[in-house]
Amino acid sequence: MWRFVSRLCGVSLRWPSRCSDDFWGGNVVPGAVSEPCVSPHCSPGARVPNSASKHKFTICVEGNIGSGKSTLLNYLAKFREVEMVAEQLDKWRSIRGNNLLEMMYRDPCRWSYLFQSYVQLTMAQSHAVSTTSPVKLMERSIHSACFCFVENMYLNGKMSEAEYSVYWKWYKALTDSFDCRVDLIVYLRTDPKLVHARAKNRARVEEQEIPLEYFIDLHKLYEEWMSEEKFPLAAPVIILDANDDLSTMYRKYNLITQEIMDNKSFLTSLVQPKISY
Ligand code: TTP
Ligand code: MG
Repeated sequence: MWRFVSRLCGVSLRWPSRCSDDFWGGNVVPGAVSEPCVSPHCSPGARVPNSASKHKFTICVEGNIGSGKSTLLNYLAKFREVEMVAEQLDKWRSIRGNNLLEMMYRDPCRWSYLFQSYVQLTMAQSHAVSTTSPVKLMERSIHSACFCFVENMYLNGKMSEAEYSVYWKWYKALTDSFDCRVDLIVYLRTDPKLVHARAKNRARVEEQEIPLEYFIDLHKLYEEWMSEEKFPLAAPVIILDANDDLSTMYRKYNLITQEIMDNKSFLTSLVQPKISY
C-alpha cells in the first residue's frame, strides 16, 4: 500500500537513523520514574517518561513558510480521532501591544533572540498541552524552531554567539522538562521560489519584505535536518511534495490520510516488513 501511495504522490518516508534519546539525554519529566523505551529505534536501555500513558500520538506538520501547513492541519483536524493544537501566531503578533513577528523581520539583529524565545516558550506549552483524542496535531514543533529558524538566524549573524548559546540552554531545559516527543513528522517539501511568491501574495503584512534568500536558507536547513540528519530526527518522516495547486494537494492529502490515521498498522508494517512490496 505504501509503495502505491508513494508512486502516486511522490511521497517518501524516512526513519531516523538514531534514537533522539542519544541526543537529548532522555526527555524525562523531572521527578518521573522512567521506563524502558520499547521503540525499535531506541538504543537498548533508553528510557522514556512514565507519563507515557498520557502521551498522545503526536504528528507535527513541518515545512517552509507558506508551504501549506495550516491547510493540511485544517484538513486533518476534521477527523474525529484528531485534535489540533493551533500554532500560537496570534500571541507572537500581540504581546501587550507589541508585534514581535513584525519587530523581528524589521530589525532581526535586535529582536530575533527575543522573538525566538517567545516562540520557544509557546511551542513548549503546545507540546505540553493535554489533549483527549488519540492523535495530537501540531503546526511545527519546538525542534524546528530551534534547528531551522534559530540555526538560520545564527548562521546569518542575526543572533549572536551568546544569544544562540543561551537559547540552546533553554531548548535543552525545556525539552528535558516538557513532553516534547513527536511520533510522526509530515514534511511539506516545497520550492523556495514558489513559497516566496505565495508569501508575497497573501495578506500577512510582516512577511511582505522577506527576501527569496531567506526562504532558500530555511529550505536548506529543513533538507539538512530531514534528509541528512544534521540534527536528530525526532520521529519518522513522511515527505510530501507540496508544490502543487490546492486541488491536487487535497487529492494527495486524501491518499496519505488513511495511512496516517491507521498509524499503528502503518508504523508496524514498516518496522517489521511483513507486507512485501
Ligand atoms: P509559519 O509556521 O511558517 O506559518 P505559516 O502560516 O507561514 O505557514 P503555512 O503557510 O505553511 O501554514 O510561521 C509564521 C511566521 O512566523 C512566519 O513568518 C515564520 C515565522 N517564524 C519564525 O520566524 N520563527 C519560528 O521559529 C517560527 C515557528 C515561525
Ligand atoms: Mg500556518
